[in-house]
Formats: sequence, C-alpha cells, structure tokens
Amino acid sequence: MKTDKDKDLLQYTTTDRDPLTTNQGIPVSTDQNSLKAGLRGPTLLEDFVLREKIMHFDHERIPERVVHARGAAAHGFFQVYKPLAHLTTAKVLNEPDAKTPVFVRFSTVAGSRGSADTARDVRGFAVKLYTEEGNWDIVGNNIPVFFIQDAIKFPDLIHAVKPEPNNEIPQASSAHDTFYDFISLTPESMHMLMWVMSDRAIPRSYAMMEGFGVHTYRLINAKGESNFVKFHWKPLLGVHSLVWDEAVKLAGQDPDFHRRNMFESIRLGNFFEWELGIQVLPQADEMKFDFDVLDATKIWPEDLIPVQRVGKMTLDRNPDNYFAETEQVAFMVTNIVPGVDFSNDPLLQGRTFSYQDTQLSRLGSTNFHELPINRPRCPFSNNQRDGHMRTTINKGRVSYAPASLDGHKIEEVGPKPGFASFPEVVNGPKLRERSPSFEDHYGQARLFWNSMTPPEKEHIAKALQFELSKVETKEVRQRMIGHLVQINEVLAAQVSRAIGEKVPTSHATTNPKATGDVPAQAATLADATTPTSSAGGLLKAKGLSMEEGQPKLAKGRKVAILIAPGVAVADVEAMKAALAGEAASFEIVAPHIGEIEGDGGFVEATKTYANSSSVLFDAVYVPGGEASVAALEELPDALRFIDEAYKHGKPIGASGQGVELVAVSQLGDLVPDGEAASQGVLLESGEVAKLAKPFLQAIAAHRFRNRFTDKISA
Ligand code: HDE
Repeated sequence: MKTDKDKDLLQYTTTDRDPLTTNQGIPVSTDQNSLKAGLRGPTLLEDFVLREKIMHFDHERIPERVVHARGAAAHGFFQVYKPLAHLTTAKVLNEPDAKTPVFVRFSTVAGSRGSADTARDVRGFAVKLYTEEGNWDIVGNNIPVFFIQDAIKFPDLIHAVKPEPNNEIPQASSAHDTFYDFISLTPESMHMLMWVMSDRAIPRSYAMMEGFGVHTYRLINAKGESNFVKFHWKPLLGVHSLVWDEAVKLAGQDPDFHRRNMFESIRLGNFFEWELGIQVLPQADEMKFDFDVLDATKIWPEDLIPVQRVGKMTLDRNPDNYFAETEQVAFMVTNIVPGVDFSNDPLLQGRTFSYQDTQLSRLGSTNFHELPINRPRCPFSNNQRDGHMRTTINKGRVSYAPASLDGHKIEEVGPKPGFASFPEVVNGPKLRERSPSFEDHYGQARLFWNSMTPPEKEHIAKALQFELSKVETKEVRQRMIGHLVQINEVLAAQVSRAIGEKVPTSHATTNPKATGDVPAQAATLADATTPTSSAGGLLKAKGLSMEEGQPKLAKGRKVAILIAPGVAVADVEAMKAALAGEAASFEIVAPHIGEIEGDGGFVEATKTYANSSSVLFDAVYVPGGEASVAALEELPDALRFIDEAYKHGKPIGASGQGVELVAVSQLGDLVPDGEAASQGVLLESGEVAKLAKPFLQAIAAHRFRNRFTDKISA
C-alpha cells in the first residue's frame, strides 16, 4: 500500500541514469579516466571531476550508532481498530480509517554495524509513526524490561558489554569478563539477564518477536485524565526462536540472516504483522502493586493487567536505499504526540536527553529532521533557522516571536492547543538516591524462571553455562553463582557444574537436585521453581514462555528441497504448490545452481550443497527420482543436511525414492521404528500429495523436541 509518506519519499528518490554529470550538473564524458598531462603524464590538480568523486568517497561514512549499530528496517502502516477516545486524544489512536505510515528498524545492541544478525542479544524494535500530529517514535526492545533502573548507569552498562577496550574482543557478545563483572555487581540486571539468556535473545525472524515500549508511559484523554500505559507489539506469527547451535552456525553461514529474511519475505509479499497491545493502569492505582510501576526492571504481569489489542501494524515495503533510510533514520524518545506523555521512570527520563543529542554526533547537524526519512509528514513550522545543511528555504524577515512584521499577529502569552504535559504535582527534596520501592531485584527474575517450560529452563541453564565458562576471572564467576542461587538453586547448581564451581556453602539446601551432582538437565529443571516477590502474588505469569499460547503456523517458514539430476519434477512442483498455499517459502538445493535436468522437465536450483546448510531452513524435503536420490546418497553434504536438520528438531519430509535417502542418513538409526511421524519425520513412499498435508502440519509445529535423547538436543 502506498502511504502519504511513501509519496513524500518519492520526491527525493532517483534512479541514477545517463547522462553523466558532476554534482553541479555539468555534463562529463567519463568519470573513469583522470585528467593527465599527456597519456603517461601526471594527473592535473585542475581535475575537478576526479577531486569531486574522491572527496565525496572519502566522506561517505558517518559514525555508527553507539548502541544498536547493526539493524534493518522496513516501511508500512498502522491502523487502530476502534477509537480510544476514553484513553487518549492522539489522533493516530482514534481514527480507524486512517492508515498511518510507519518506518520500523530492528537491531542488535552490542555488535558493530558489520556484526552477525544472530548474536545472543536484545533486539531493538523502534517504530516511527508519521502521524498527522507529528512523528511518534516508540523506541522499544523485544524484551520488556531493562538491565538498569536509572539512565545515569547506561554508559557503564554499554562500556561493560561492548568489546573490551584493550583488545576490542569479543565482537557482539556478552560472554566476557567486563560484562559479567558489571552485571554481578548490579543485581538489578538479574531479571533482564534471565530474558537475555532465554531463547528470546536468538529470534527466528523479526516477524516472530514481540516488541515492548518497556517504560511506563501515560495516555491522556480530552478531559485531561491520565492513565499509565505499557505498549506491546504482538507478532501474528507468534514468538519463536532459533536454537543456540543454529544461531552460532548462522553467524558464519549467513550473517545477514534476519535482514535477508525480512527483505525477501516482503519482496515475496509475505508482509510482517503485529498487533499493538496496551496495558492500562488508572492513575489512582499507581501504588497498588508490590512492584513500582516506574521501575523498568519490572513487567506488569498480564494476569494482573491484561494486554488489550487495539490496532495492527503491517510492514509491506523494503527501503530503496539502506543509507538514506535505515542508517539516517533518527529515532527519538522525545518524538511524542498530544495525548501521550512520559512517566517519571528514571530510565525514560534520561533517554529523553540522549536520543536528540546522539543524532547530532551521528548525522552532523541539528537539521537532521529535514532528511527525507525523518521529516514529519505533516507541516512543521517554528523560528529555528540555519545550521549545517539546512534545506528549507524560510521566506520573510521574521524568525522570532513576538513579532508584528510581515503580517504576523502579536502573540498572546498563554497556553495554546497542542502537546501538553500532564500537570502532575511534583514536590520533594533534591536527592541522588534510589526509591526503596525499586529495591527487589530477584522477585521477577524468579517469576520469569518459574514460568518457563523444562526445555526453556534447560536453554537458559546452557546459555549461562556457555557465557560464564568464557569468563576468565574466578571471582566474577563466583559472584554470578551467588546471584543465580537467589533465582533458583537448581539452576545455580547446573551452572556451577559447567564452570567448576560449587554453590556457595553459605547457601543451605535440602534439595538433592541443587547439589550440582545431577546431570540430566531438562528433567532436573522441570519442577525447579522459587517463591517470588514484586510479582503481584504470582508464582508464574502468562505470556512469558514462548512455548505456551503462541500461534504456530507454517507461514513464514522456509523449506530446503534437496535435489540432484534425475529428480522427480512432479514431486517438486506439487510440494512448491503446497508450500505456496500456506505462504511458506522454499529454495532448491542441488550440486550446482541453475537448471537441473529432472525426470519430467527442468528445475531451477538457487542453492548448492557447498554454499548452504540446513541452518538456513526450517524444514527439509527430499523428493523422489531414482537418479537424484542415488547421487545424493554419495554426497556427504546432502546427508549432513538431513542429519543436522534432525538434530535441530526440524521436520523432514520425503516422498518416493527420497525415503531411501533418509534411511541412508544417520536418521535411519536414530528414529525408533514406528515413531517417525510423531517425531516429525514424514516418509511417504507413495504419492507426494499424501505427504503435503502432514508435512505442512509438521512445519507448523516447528520443532520436534520429543525426538531427543541425552546425546542431542535442540
Ligand atoms: Fe537506547 N539508545 N538508550 N534504549 N535505543 C539508542 O540512539 C539510550 C534503552 C533503543 O533503530 C541511541 O539513535 C540511553 C532502552 C533502540 O535507530 C542512544 C538509555 C530501550 C535504539 C541511546 C537507553 C532502548 C536505541 C544510539 C538508558 C528499550 C535503536 C543511537 C536510559 C526501551 C534505534 C541512537 C534505531 C538507540 C541511548 C536505553 C532502545 C545513544 C541513554 C531501555 C531500539 O541515544
């Protein structure tokens, strides 16, 4: 859909074509040879074509974002379902017929601009809504809480997680000493640490992540009444993740995995969709809970305050130019519209300064709001003038107020309609202190832990084992165990095992599983829960586990079709059609790309066994064709493809002679007789039509964890 903002951007969009000119529009015959004194002589200083080209090139880079440097974005629109006039005057939340243009950038936090998409990290989820009342940016994350409670600690947090300053190691990873040194001395981070060690930090796709505004904001209605609000983006595909082994391998196989997935999906017409959710808390209930609603290290459990779904966002257009749009977009927490307001959350308060300030260093001028991607779609006007790269031509003599020249009316002093802050009465001594209501740092970490399923708990334990085993300083590792034991003693015991530590002797336990001597993780962790606090009396909360209550679809999933010359073309065509019917995509993997002669026609291969691997896909299909299967049986990479997909819990389908290939792979021995189908291994020696339906159902089930033994797990 073309939005007003798309049309606006079109004015600045060009496809460079002949005739060639300089930036001044002077026609030139070529920019491929410099101007020289004689064919073999020196280059002349006079060569303005050379100098312009080289000078422009020399200055092509701008500083990358100090955090969230690695990102990708897309255009789309937002539509509210019903007017929310009882809560807010914001037009964007009151006009169901209006399609408000949006630009959304997803990112990792710690890595540099060239780092891999699949690093274990929080994902940024920044939404710019070009509303009729100006730009509203909801600059959020895919995790609903933050590491720290006060913005003044942010530089410390980021210095600790970024590569260490002496050797700039490690890139895009929290698994190192300085991060855990800081974290182990900052107990308020424990809740967020649990989220970052969970599979939320290795999403399968941007379209399969939730987004959260994180902070408490306010909505203000026409009567001037304020309600506290938390913003959520709920993905229509549900929240789903990679497994760690895939994430690590993808960093090498395809560092652009997430951005490629978004770019390709949108190009194929499989748009990314979320519903906007709000949790609303009346002003009068501010003190109702045992957690402070201003504390960004706490969620509002959905069991206590349900999420109301109030609108939908669709991303349906890829940017035309990464630099002009995705790199130059400037998100700011202070881009806020009438009817929305800040709370006193001390983390949010500090952010209101940082974003405007950082744009100046990144984009080099206070006029960054004039860049096409940042311009509001509504008119804007004030007396600000000049500065680097000003593009607006402001007419007239008046750039001040009050003024009477040039037809200006003498301004009356007093409030006018427009953005108004909630007139909260604020009164108190100046202090540099934390409120005692922010003191509980473990209660919600336990709530999160308790709410996980056994495999999710196992993944958290393994992530902590991995991360802490990379920490070289023993004291830091020990301090971390001291925190983990507060969250769950069985978890602490499991992590201790991997790092050669003992649970502190000061921690008396009667639980035999908390000694660290019990190896089987998922089973051991299954019933490990800890009493909570700061959680409204809940032991577990809805909406935290990714395995419970999430939509599961084949839509958005990608299947590898493994072929070689002689493949049964009818099988391939039938499977392609079945996948298209569910908006699942595919690639044909063959010994070489291009045309492959099959039985009954030709198939176009887009990937090879050498240039791809099963981690790029969600499922594997092996069609029939005697010669094809015979060739693949001799190809170790093809067999590895199947084995690895199995190891990661992925559905595997085969039809006709394809069934034989699966038997030759390791799976032949691994899958117990008669249990193949229930473990997502679907073998149909007859017609492919019989395979399509159960295979698509298996794809919609995503992963088959029931197939794992102690030796392999996903
Ligand atoms: Fe940010 N953050 N942040 N942050 N943040 C930036 O702004 C900052 C925080 C978030 O795709 C910077 O333009 C401070 C929480 C996203 O362009 C910078 C604090 C949340 C993005 C900055 C926080 C976020 C940023 C760097 C502590 C989730 C990427 C470049 C109070 C609610 C936006 C830039 C994009 C980017 C500062 C904490 C999300 C330096 C001081 C909490 C998604 O201004």
